[in-house]
Amino acid sequence: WGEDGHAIVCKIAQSRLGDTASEAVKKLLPEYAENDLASVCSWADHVKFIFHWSSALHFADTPDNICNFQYNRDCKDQNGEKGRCVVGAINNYTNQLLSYGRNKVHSQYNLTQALLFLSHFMGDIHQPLHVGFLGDKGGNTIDVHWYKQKQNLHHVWDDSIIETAEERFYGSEIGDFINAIQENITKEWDSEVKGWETCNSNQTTCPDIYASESIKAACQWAYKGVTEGSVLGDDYFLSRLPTVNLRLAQGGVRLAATLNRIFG
Ligand code: DCM
Ligand code: DCM
Ligand code: DCM
Ligand code: ZN
Ligand code: ZN
Repeated sequence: WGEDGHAIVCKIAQSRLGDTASEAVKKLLPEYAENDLASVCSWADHVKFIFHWSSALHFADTPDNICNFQYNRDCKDQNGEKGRCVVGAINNYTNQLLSYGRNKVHSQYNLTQALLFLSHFMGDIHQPLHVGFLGDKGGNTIDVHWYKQKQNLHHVWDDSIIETAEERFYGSEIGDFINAIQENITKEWDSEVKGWETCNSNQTTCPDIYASESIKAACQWAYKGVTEGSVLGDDYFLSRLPTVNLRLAQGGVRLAATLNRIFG
């Protein structure tokens, strides 16, 4: 996601934290964030160029036209190094933060960075095209038109759908868009939220599931009907917006559930 998508995920998440997780997040956030997780939710994008090793951790790729995710097959970087993808990163930073849960005083890790990475990657893993096909780099090499504007398909899902929704339906106010998603969470999705939060057995987080859902949504909604040069307008926007809303909601709910399990 772009800046807004990540801010939405983090706003939803922070509003769902219990007392212990809320206190831990407050302690770990850098001073300048003023206890607002959303304000630093894109930090991981800003440090891609100084922490070059981190740029592979924002996504995973499946083989072309394969609509399922397999950790052993798909979670590696361009050099084939195992675990270096968004799924491995979520597991890694969750494990680092568990050391805070065990001992609040000492950790061998920078847990502020761990919190900011985890919060960002939990958003990215829910963007369908962040678990897309290898050959088109998750839609980055597919050029389309977003209405009259030249764009690539990846960027349409990171930013354009969200920005167009904010402009058209929410008076360009991100807060009003967040409120609408929050209302969906408590009303139409209420009976599903428990299922989103739950992981198998006693896992703290379950990114394999989130990645599997993303590649399925990428096939069913993002790539579907799109080829090089496609013009994407109202038909595409209005039929895909519900999926964007759902994935932002799930990202926020699951970031909160994961942080509540880490610190709870
Ligand atoms: N892992 C995962 N999904 C799998 C297999 C492994 O998320 N299907 C995670 C668990 C560990 C990390 O990858 O955090 C390293 O796994 P391994 O011990 O198999 O190298
Ligand atoms: N940080 C940042 N921008 C700043 C200051 C810090 O992105 N202007 C990041 C770097 C650290 C984290 O926030 O990983 C905590 O910062 P600090 O070292 O200032 O506590
Ligand atoms: N990206 C992706 N899958 C890839 C390559 C990149 O999802 N195989 C994402 C990461 C960024 C965006 O696409 O959100 C642009 O990537 P970059 O800046 O590396 O070109
Ligand atoms: Zn992206
Ligand atoms: Zn990212």
